[in-house]
Amino acid sequence: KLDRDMALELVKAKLKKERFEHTIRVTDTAVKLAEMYGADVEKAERAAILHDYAKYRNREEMKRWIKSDPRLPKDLLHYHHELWHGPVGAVILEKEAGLDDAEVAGAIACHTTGKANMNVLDKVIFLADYIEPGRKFPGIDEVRGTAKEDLDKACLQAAHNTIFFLMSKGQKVYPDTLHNYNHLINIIT
Ligand code: DGI
Ligand code: FE
Ligand code: FE
Ligand code: FE
Repeated sequence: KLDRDMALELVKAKLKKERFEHTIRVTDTAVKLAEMYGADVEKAERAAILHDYAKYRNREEMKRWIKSDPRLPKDLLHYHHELWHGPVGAVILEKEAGLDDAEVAGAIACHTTGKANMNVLDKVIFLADYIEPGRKFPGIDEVRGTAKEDLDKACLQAAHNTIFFLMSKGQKVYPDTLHNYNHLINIIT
């Protein structure tokens, strides 16, 4: 069983100093969002602590996980390796670190791209990673403002900005990134 302090020790050993500090800020942000929007605060805290666990895994190792674990979508291999650490991290945490909470694992898995029909925990982690106080994306202050009022709308703005950024760089957009955007457009009136 992976408790809070064990999770913190685990990621501290795996992450560089700046990444660990990002993780702490994501955790503070996620706890606040969870309280505001009625997500399970303990699960949000756990997912946030662990969300970037696989960030510095060897690329070839992550590729092997994607190829061998039936739960991991194979299309990831056709997209940027930056997208792999969430889904691969969720699987590795279950297999190697005793993470036994499917909701926490699910939120970790989709934290980079989002996906259609995210639950409130998924949204809290997706948004906390985007708006934590150390981030400096264009348009982020608007998203931080929206996050105080409307979780879905804030997630939509984050998805919009990310897609805009990727297109401006001529980069591919992963299908779940678009599915997240399209889903949120539909539920916001
Ligand atoms: O791990 P972090 O740096 O804390 O943040 P993250 O897991 O949200 O990863 C952010 C990066 O992922 C950022 O550079 C944008 C990129 N990203 C998000 N969606 C997509 C994407 N990159 C590509 N190529 N395609 C996507 O759909
Ligand atoms: Fe990440
Ligand atoms: Fe993110
Ligand atoms: Fe992160």
